[in-house]
Amino acid sequence: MSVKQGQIEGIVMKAYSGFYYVLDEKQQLWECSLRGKYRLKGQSFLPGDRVIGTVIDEVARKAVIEEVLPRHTIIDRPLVANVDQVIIVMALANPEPDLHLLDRMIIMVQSHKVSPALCFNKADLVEEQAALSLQKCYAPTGFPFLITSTVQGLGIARLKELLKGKITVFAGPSGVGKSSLLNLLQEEQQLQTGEVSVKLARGRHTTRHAQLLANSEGGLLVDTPGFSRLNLPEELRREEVTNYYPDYGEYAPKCRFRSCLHRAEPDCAVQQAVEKGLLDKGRYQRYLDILTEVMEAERRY
Ligand SMILES: Nc1nc2c(ncn2[C@@H]2O[C@H](COP(=O)(O)OP(=O)(O)OP(=O)(O)O)[C@@H](O)[C@H]2O)c(=O)[nH]1
Ligand SMILES: [Mg+2]
Ligand SMILES: [Zn+2]
Repeated sequence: MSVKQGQIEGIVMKAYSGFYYVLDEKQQLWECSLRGKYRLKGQSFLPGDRVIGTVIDEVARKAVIEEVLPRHTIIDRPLVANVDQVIIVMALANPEPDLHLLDRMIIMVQSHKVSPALCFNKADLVEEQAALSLQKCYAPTGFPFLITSTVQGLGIARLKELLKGKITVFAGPSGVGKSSLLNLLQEEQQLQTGEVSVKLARGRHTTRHAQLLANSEGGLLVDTPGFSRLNLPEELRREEVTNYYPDYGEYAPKCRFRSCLHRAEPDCAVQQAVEKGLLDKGRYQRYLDILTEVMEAERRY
């Protein structure tokens, strides 16, 4: 895409009272309004949208958006376009990791055609062994796996590496350290962080609006409020669940039945891999729980 003289191309960082703040390739921020045709259509743009605009005022960095380029992904919580990856953050302790929620999030992220990465934070609070057994559990998925501590600065360099040139959303339960991580990764805006206990007691979150924050290595980051429950994708069918388990992909073709759900079928290579300890038992149990839930939901259609 070539940008003509007097035009800018960039990414919507945030929308705020009718204006869109667009970061161009030179890392300059433009305040953009919409052409009448977009306003008439009631069309609005999302953070993450790549747009082309015409410069109105070079000095004051004002422009008007002419065109939005096709979105390659869209996620809804929060509404952000063109997300490349979601880093699912869990704390190793305080709060304890919720692996049921993690496995559901892994499904949800992939169902939006976005890549998950796993980050276990607060490594300073636990013995190394706790982190290593989680690493062993998720290694067969092939998803990037990070162990971090914002207190010790552990794993932050690897995390930065993972963010380069991508739009990354940080998601996970409240109090795991998402905003704390983001504060180490970008200087643009210090986000509010807080104690779990205080927040849970008040039943509110410290993180609200969806906006992109630029980090110095050319990554764009999105903080999100914590949550503790997540529905599975509505249209999910029983035979599709394993599509979201790359760790089962190596074994599934060796099952006796092509349609094997890896539940109680004979000669199931996934069940055998679990018995041999090649696949994690806990994650398999959670898979069965999710499968049961999907089958029960199907019955209601
Ligand atoms: N011990 C320890 N505490 C941490 C670490 N990272 C963050 N914290 C603390 O954990 C608490 C919660 O951190 P936040 O960054 O606010 O957590 P959050 O995930 O953004 O929470 P929500 O915005 O509610 O979703 C704060 O008191 C942080 O200081 C860490 O690596 N180790
Ligand atoms: Mg936060
Ligand atoms: Zn099977």
